[in-house]
Amino acid sequence: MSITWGRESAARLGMSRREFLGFCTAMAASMGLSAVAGEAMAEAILAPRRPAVIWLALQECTGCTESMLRAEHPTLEKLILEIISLDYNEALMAGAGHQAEAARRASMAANHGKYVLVLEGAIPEKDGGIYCKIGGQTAKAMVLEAAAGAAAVIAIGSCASWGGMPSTPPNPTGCVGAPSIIKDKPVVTIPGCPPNPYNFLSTVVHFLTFGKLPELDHLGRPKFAYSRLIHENCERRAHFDNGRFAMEFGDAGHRAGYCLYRLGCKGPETYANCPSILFGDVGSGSWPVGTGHPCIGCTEQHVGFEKPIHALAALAGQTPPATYPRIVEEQGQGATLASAGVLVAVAAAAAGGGGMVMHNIGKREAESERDTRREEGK
Ligand code: FSX
Ligand code: SF4
Ligand code: F3S
Repeated sequence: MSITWGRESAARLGMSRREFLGFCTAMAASMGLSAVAGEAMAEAILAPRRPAVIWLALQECTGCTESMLRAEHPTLEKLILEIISLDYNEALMAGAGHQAEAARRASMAANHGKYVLVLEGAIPEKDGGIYCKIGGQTAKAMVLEAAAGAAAVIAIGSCASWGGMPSTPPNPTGCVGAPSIIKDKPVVTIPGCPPNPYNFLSTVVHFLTFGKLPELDHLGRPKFAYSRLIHENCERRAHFDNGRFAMEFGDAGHRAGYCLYRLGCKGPETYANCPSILFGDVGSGSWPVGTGHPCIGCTEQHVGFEKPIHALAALAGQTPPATYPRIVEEQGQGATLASAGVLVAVAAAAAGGGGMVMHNIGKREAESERDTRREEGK
């Protein structure tokens, strides 16, 4: 790969040439693009031109900005801040008050038709939008004004994508996401609470390299990041398919890394690439399910923040085995494995499938004994 790698590039991007090229190739691959596209991306990142970015923070918790800044190696935040000219971001800029608002207006005027507008947070509409005002202007007016001169609009986080957490019923401020406000141009949505900064960076680099946005789905989400169910790429999937579930936080199944479906994991109805690209440290970081917590569906409207955490996910074409007993019963309560096995075998024999169920029950008994031995340190 031949790129223009100057002496100052390593210092500027915080990585070696080899790391940088590997990173660009991996980014292209994660977007379903070729190594040639990776080379074009590398050139675009190294080019001195930096698009102006106006980043408005509205009804939110600043988690989107935080997740971008807390990225580790390769230093995503350095890359992001190096390839864009972040002209306005309340959390990061030194100026405040009228000075900051003047800087925003000056940048919007100087870069009219060329800047990228990033929206973080929901936009309240109830009572004339008075529940979120900055510099005397409502969030809605500010968004419409900034969107008018933008070359591209990116709604980062679930709040900006559809309303997210602030829109949870009964939605006291009547807030909505950016696509409900901006109707005359496409809005890229990068949901997640917080979203993965890698998906944001990839979208920006795609725009920078090819002068257009990546392919989007019907909700405005880049297809490269949101076309697969979490359940499809989950490292616990084999446990789901074999009926091995954690039934309570801290039980033997949970400690053994079993599937979290019965603890309310929404992976089967949530589209995102969390298990593939992870958080924090791309390639060796972690993600909610990886740390033992069920996915709450934070990237999916009507799932994250609306469906109770304990509620079971809707399954599309996948049914977990329902015939397996719990891994560990509380003392003196519930059925034992043996008695549950007999009951299931009787029911299954009546349904004509006894042989396979008994086989599975026998397998599960052996596994359960092994778990108990592991738990007791034998
Ligand atoms: Fe917070 Fe962003 Fe959640 Fe929302 O991320 S992490 S509440 S999606 O707008 O700041
Ligand atoms: Fe993974 Fe959740 Fe699916 Fe289980 S239900 S396999 S933990 S995504
Ligand atoms: Fe959110 Fe689930 Fe990913 S909770 S961060 S969509 S694993």
